[in-house]
Amino acid sequence: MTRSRVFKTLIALVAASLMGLVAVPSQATVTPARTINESTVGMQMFMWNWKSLGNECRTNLGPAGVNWILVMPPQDSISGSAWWTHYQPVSYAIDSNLGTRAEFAAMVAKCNEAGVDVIADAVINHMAAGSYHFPNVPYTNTNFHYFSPEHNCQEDISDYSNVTNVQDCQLGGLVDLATEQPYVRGKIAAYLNDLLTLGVKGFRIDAAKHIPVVDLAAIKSQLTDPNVFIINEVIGGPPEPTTYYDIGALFSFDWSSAMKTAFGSYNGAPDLDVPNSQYNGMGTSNLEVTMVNNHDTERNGGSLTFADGKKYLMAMIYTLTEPFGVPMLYSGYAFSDFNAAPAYKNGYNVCNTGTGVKSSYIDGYMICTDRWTAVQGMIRWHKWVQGEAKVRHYSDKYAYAYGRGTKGFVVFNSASSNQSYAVRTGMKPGTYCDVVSGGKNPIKIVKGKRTCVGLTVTVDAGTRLKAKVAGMTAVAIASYSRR
Ligand code: ARE
Ligand code: CA
Repeated sequence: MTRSRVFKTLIALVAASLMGLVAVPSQATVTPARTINESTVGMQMFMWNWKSLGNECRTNLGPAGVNWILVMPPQDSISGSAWWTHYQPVSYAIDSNLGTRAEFAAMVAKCNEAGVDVIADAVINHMAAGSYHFPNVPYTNTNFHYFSPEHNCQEDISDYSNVTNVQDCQLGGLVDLATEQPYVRGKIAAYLNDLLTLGVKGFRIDAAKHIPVVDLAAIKSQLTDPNVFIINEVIGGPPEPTTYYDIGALFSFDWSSAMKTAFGSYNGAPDLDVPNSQYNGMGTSNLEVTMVNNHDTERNGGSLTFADGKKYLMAMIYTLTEPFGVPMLYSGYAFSDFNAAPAYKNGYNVCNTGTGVKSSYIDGYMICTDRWTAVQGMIRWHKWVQGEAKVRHYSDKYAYAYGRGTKGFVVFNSASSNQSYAVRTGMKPGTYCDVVSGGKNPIKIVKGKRTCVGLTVTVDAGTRLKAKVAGMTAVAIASYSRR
């Protein structure tokens, strides 16, 4: 090549790489994450195995408009029948009773094809209890705080007010990795990069509270995708949870408890004034993942759960109507035993039947909230009103109602019985179809006439929404649901 040709090629390469056309050599080729923010909807898919999840992405999650899912830790773990075995890694091989590496890769590909990004749960604070030798990583004694000369701790965490104790000691016997060591950081980064090559777009950092931010920053700096979306699990402090914003988002446990306060009992909706007073102390909107529950809180009383029926659905609907936060819904399974894993049929998860709240569910069968009419309806509503400010119009003993600009309006009735409302809105007068009872396509054509799938709601000439709202139920309308 002549000098000028080399130069031209270089210019072209630089231009191409700036435009994202050329993968940087010596790094794995990964597709950057679509942005995860307030306009997206996530769902935690607790204990869904890979082959079931790939199908669910194609048939329900993608069509329902779920943008991203949080999946179980995919690495090899201790054996046993309890769900929590997956939180005790024995190596970073992507292989567990949720599926093989090939099955995991196929799931990610299927989900991506359906428009659903995959966030993997990364258990990197510790390894399985009872051993300090993990030959398949390999890790040995000196890679753990138990034996580490500088961060030595040979006990379980006993003082949650002491950061050193929280970060260097063992979480309930789980052997604590010396994440300050370059070797350990390198092993963790290699594992996360391996997941990125399979199409994963981000991570939940399990027990992030127990890993110093500097250690996580050093690990993150070694990742091949700088746009990776990270959600840190930090339940209260110290350390101060918001210091983890340097790494990524946080799960909002405050949100879960606020939802329990507001909807955990009848007539509670006005309690929403508490989270609504500037979302007081709730953090930065696009860095807080607002969830009604996760797998821990549904087992420890920290939130509403599937067993709360209509109250649980109200909280989900509410979470999807608020401008604050990055909403994450949840799909787990009915259980009565803390340890129980779901029931699988021919190797697949099984959904409880139906498209909404039921008075009882079969133990071990999944609560497939992504298939629920109300959830699908509200996911569409959530996206439709993006960018529109919350305009609070009304609150009384049982009701809480507000608009999002002129694009949508919602009424929550937390009474145990029907209530009739006439609430002033910002909506254009007309007849509307409720999207809570009508789902994502609330209008259907019957004999050439536009008809509501669910409830019909009117907005009168004075912009008052008139509806009879059933007990512990919400009604939501949008400009697209005007009949
Ligand atoms: C299992 C057994 C234990 C046994 C252990 C080791 O149940 O009896 O000691 O194994 O043999 C999950 C289960 C655990 C399970 C573990 C490992 O929930 O029961 O232990 O897997 O198999 C703190 C942490 C937070 C953590 C919660 C549970 O800060 O990070 O405790 N949450 C994550 C996951 C869990 C998972 C793990 C971490 C471990 O979401 O599902 O455990 O990988 C206050 C404090 C919080 C504290 C909270 C609860 O709010 O501020 O920091 O959370 O109390 O204790
Ligand atoms: Ca630690």
